[in-house]
Amino acid sequence: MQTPDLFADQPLDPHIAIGAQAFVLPGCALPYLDALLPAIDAIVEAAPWRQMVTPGGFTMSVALTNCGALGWTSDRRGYRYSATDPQSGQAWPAMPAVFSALAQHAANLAGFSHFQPDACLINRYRPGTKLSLHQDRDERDYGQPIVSVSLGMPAIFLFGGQTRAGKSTKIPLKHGDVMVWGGVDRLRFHGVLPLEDQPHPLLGGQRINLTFRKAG
Ligand code: MD3
Ligand code: FE
Repeated sequence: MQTPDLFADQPLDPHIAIGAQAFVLPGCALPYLDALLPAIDAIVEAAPWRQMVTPGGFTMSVALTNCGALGWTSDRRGYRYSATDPQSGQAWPAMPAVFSALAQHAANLAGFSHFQPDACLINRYRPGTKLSLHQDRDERDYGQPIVSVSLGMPAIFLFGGQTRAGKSTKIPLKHGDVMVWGGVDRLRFHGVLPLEDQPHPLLGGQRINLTFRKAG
C-alpha cells in the first residue's frame, strides 16, 4: 500500500513572501467566514456602501464603508481618517471581535506581533471596478503593518515598487486570501486591475476587501 499523503489537504504554501516584509496567506480567512459575512452585512446596514470623490474631483469606482474607531474618507478637501461617518454624522460601526481576531492572527503569522487595528476600510468591487496605483500614506505611524482580506470574486493585485515608476508584479488573489505587509514594504505602490465578471458562489458579482490599519 502507498504511504498516504498527510499533507494532501493542506495549502501548498501557508506563507508566500512577495516582498521582504510582505506576505500572502492563502485561505487564511476561510475558518472565520461564518462569523465574518454576517458581521459585514450588519456594518453595511448601519453605514451603507458609498462611492467617494477624490481631491482631484473624480468619483472612485470602488464603493466603501468602514468600521472601528476611525474610518478612511475622501472628498474635495483631501483624504483623511475620521471618527464619524460623514454621511450620517454618527460614529462608524464598532469593529466586530471576529475582525480583530482575524487581523491579529494574520499579523502574527507574518511576524508582526501585538497588532491592534483601530480602523477597517471595507472596499467593494464590481466587474470593471479598479484601484489605481497608489501608496497608503494617511496613517500616523508607518511602522505599523497593514492586513488585507479578500472575499468573493477573484482579483489581480498589482504589487509595485517604492516609486510610481518601479516595476509591478501581478498577484492573483482569491476568496479567503489574506495579505500582510509592513516594514520596508509598507509604502510600496499598489493597486487592483479592473475586476472580471466571475460570480462567486457565496458573494455573487462582487469582491469585498477588508483593510485593517492602526491609523491613529
Ligand atoms: C500596500 N486596497 O484600500 S489592499 C486600499 O484590494 C487598497 O482593496 C486594495 O489598496 C484592495 O488602500 C489592496 C492590499 C495591499 C496589499 C499589499 C500592499 C496593500 C498594500 C503592499 C504595500 C502597500
Ligand atoms: Fe492601498
